[in-house]
Amino acid sequence: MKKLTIIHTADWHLGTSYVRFPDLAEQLRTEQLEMLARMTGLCRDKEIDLLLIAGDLFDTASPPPGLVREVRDLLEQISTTQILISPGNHDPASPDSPWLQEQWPGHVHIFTTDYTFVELPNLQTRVYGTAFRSGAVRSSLLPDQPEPLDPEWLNILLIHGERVTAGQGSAYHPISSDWLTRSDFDYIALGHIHQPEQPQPLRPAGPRAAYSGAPAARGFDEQEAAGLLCLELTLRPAEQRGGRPFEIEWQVSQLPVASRRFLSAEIDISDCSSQSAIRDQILAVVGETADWRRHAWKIRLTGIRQPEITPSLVWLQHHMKQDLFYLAISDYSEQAIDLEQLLTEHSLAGAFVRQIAGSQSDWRSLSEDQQAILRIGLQAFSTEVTFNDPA
Ligand SMILES: [Mn+2]
Repeated sequence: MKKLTIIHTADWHLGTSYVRFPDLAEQLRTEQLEMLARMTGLCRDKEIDLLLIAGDLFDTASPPPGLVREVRDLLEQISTTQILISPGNHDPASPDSPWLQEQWPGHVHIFTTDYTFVELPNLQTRVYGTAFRSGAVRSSLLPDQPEPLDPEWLNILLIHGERVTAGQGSAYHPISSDWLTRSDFDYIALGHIHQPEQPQPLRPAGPRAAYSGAPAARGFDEQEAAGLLCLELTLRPAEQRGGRPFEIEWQVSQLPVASRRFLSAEIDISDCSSQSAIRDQILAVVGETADWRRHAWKIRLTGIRQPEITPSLVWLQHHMKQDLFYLAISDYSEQAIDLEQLLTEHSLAGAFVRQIAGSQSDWRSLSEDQQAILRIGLQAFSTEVTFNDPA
């Protein structure tokens, strides 16, 4: 019986510019390297045999030399882990890329050519792969048909690109789903899609495939970072004549490495009668999340606000900047409407309200449509329509 432990990861985008967070960009980039150090620490502690990096490790084709050296030094320290890298569209293996320019240690195998494989006899494993060599790849980098694979080996495909169905194209290396399903790989380690997947068999007793997803979110558009995909394989000897000499037992888990999350919350401010009450309400909601101070938060104020209060986003930003790592706040709350007063008003707004509400002076007796028409209409009468969405 042989045990094999594998970490599959991709899409680190080291050196990201973080244009949406100019004040935090440098810190966030430093934290990316801390996460990478956490991963190499895990490789050491868990005695990981194989580290599969399915592309876009760097955010650009020519990352700063200092960053490349930091990455090389970290990977160098885990010489008992075999590391395989298949460059992606963000970090293609172009002639001036670090993949071809840097001296990488012997246990780091980088695919820089056409489809080929790396043989790791100690692990009874062959890893097949290829590389983006420029930022766009519009046709498949795989052989026309899946080739028969030697069943004596554990066969892995490591590749970056977009899984497509027949007839579908992509500028980010179209990988035919059908091709993958017909292949005889044991595992297909994919990179490019940042949303993590659970490895699924593509057909009964067929290859398992997954996008590992990005190890951490880099903004509010990526909220579900799961970490690293960890595969523990037990190879049990099998006595099938003419068949494979082993059977594989799979155990799959996620290893988190991110230290921060990018989270969104809606805060109903209907009951708030002051700025500090709004602030307390925000803290009450975000405070339900563990380690809430260390996360970046995107807050939307909602609800029907009381007549005496207009939320000041500047005040809230100023008074909350020490509470949270990052705060983006926008106001979607709506002004309460005093229907009784408006119905008697001799103004255009009054006439409009009488037209929509008739003689009903109780807001709650209006239909949802009437309420929406009145809200939007009265907002248009007001000159103080503000829209503030930091996205
Ligand atoms: Mn990509």
